[in-house]
Amino acid sequence: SVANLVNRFRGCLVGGLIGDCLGSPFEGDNPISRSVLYNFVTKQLEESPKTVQTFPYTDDTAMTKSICESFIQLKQFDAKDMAKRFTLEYIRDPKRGYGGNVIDVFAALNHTHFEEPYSPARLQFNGSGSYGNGGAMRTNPVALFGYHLPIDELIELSGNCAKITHSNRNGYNGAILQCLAVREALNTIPSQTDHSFDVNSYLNRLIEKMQTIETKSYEKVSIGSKATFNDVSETPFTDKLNKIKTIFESESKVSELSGEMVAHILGNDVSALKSVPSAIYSVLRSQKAIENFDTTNPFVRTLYFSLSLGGDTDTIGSMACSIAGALYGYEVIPNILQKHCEDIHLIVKYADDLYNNVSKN
Ligand code: F2R
Ligand code: MG
Ligand code: MG
Ligand code: MG
Repeated sequence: SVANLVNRFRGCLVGGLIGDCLGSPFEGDNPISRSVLYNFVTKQLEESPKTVQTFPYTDDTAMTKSICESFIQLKQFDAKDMAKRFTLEYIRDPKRGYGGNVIDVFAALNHTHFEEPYSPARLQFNGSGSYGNGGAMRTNPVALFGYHLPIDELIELSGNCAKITHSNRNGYNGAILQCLAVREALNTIPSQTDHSFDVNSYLNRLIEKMQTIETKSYEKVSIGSKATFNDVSETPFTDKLNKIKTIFESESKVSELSGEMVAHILGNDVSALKSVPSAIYSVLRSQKAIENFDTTNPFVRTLYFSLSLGGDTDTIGSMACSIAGALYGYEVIPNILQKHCEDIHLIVKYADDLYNNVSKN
């Protein structure tokens, strides 16, 4: 078993909250101004500020909270309960920056009394389903609740939690990849002295799993409709992960890429395909110094680099920082960053509740 697992659970959910709260002021900035980002992050890290500004969380955390609450209260997965919590939370507090189309799923779920929790999502975008990153942005608690599950069951669970709103294979496979990235992070032990770990073997484990998952889901989706998929890769996430490997290999010979360049290569938008791999890259990049931002803290490096991609900063920041928190642990996260976040104490409590649930069995 992994030492300090409770700190990794906390690190995961707290990291996700910090990335959302501190990333959301820049959502849509493409590119993000380097000086604005530098001044912002520097200010939030100030040790004894006169006043601590609290940043509100967005839909990413609102939906993450609903997943936590469903698992904590029911101690099992119930798609209907989860669909109901997403919807009632949206109705209670709609101005959290939800995706433009997912709100139609909530309306249809409510209208049909959650009887068929997967049906409304299947009708989105003329039946092709959403490929947005809304399934991936909220999947962190699934990796925690499912910590002891065999890998195939965790894959199925994270896919099902995503399919309540995201039925496109790139939507739910993105959620599965983010969930696996957290799972692998929880099980990776970085060096106590310099936080280093084997980046290549971490990537290889993700590549191996995604290759199988994507090949399987391609076969399933493409039955009878091969023509529709002729022009796209069967394994788009696997391809992106291999691209990350290539970037790392070239960076070991020449200099590191800028956030803008990485956004250009891996993406920085609201689709899962153009955000989940970017978040994973940002975590792996935290092993190296960040140009023009002097810190040795790998969590702060992850935050800084993930926001420097611009675009969907709250979501890429949240996904990256939750993986980093699961990997490096809660103790690495500066306390002052936590103080800037709405509902930080509740998120810590949810992490502890999910830990207590898995430590019992
Ligand atoms: N909604 C936002 N941000 C918009 C505001 C940004 C900023 N304030 C600005 O000024 O620019 N953020 C939140 O949405 C993302 C998660 O979205 P989710 O839950 O996946 O929603 P949805 O509606 O299903 O998908 C989002 C958009 O993706 C496009 N799309 C998805 N599937 C498609 C398909 N099959 N065909 C065509 N387009 C598809 C659509 O444009 C959807 O509206 C997170 O960033 C969260 O923070
Ligand atoms: Mg958001
Ligand atoms: Mg919106
Ligand atoms: Mg976003």
